[in-house]
Amino acid sequence: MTTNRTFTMIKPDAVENGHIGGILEKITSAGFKIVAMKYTQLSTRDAQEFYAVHNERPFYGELVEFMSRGPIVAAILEKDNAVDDFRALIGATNPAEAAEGTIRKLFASNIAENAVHGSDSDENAAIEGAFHFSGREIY
Ligand code: RTP
Ligand code: MG
Repeated sequence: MTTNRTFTMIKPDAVENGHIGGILEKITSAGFKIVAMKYTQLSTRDAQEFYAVHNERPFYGELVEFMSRGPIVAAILEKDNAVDDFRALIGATNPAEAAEGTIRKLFASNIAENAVHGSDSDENAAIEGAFHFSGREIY
């Protein structure tokens, strides 16, 4: 994966609340090209592995349960400066602190159920994209 890509998930809360279309509209309007996408559900083990970096945090168990409770949309996005620009588009982790117009401000429920994931580095974008997609699924 090249450094102009990031990885995202529309999380179970946003899927449950009917926000897939609204979130994809924000993403594509902001200039991100979808190069891979799937509707899927994480198993408990998948969520534990995906969020292993947080396994010492107090919210880890709650996070794993939340992320595996229903379907998600996983996608790889392409744009110049993708990682940083996407983090700006989604807004702060806590939607109460997220800027106006950001995806989390518009669609998130609270700090735990915050509608979307965005990779925090080029290295993690590549690891997370490869977690969900094979080379043949990326266009
Ligand atoms: P993400 O990885 O999902 O894009 O979110 P982030 O970088 O903004 O936040 P991070 O610190 O990486 O946390 C990962 C996810 O854990 C949940 N969380 N819950 N209950 C809590 O205090 C708490 N804090 C974080 C959120 O779902 C957060 O996005
Ligand atoms: Mg994070």
